[in-house]
Amino acid sequence: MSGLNKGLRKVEVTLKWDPSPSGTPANDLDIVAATFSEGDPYGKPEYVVHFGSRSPDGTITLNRDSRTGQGFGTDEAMTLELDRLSSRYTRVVVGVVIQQGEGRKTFGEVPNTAVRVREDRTELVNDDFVGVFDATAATVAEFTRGASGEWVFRKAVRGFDADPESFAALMGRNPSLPNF
Ligand SMILES: [Ca+2]
Repeated sequence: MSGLNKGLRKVEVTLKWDPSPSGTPANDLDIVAATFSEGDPYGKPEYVVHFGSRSPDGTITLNRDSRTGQGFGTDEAMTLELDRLSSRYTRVVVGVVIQQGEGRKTFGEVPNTAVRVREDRTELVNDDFVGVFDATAATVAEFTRGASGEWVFRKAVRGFDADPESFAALMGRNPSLPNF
């Protein structure tokens, strides 16, 4: 790898949403990250990180998990130490998914949902999901390796009609293909 082109090193993803009114079921949103290898960059993830699931090498960590959105400020937070990822991983996709209970729950039904992706003070993504209001899950950001192995960022807010398990399997899908 080139020592000249540093690319992205460490990225933080934060998510917040308003809690449900009292007496109504809680809304549980989750940050999800999926890693892909060179052999299948748009296919099956090598591993997926979300609540209760850690990356095998400790490079991607969910620091905070919420099941309700209660509290001020950030409800969920994930750190991705991209510069520590093994060179065999060539693509990482980050998304947000709504846990589905009874019926179908979309971003439009969860008030004041917002996701931010930052590297230090540089904001890469700040999105309110308005563009994917009818989706139940969405990718947010994509990181791929450049020619010298450096990590390159691309904003990738795309809606999916999927529950958490199927979203994890689908979120690596090639962005140039039509949305679900
Ligand atoms: Ca959650």
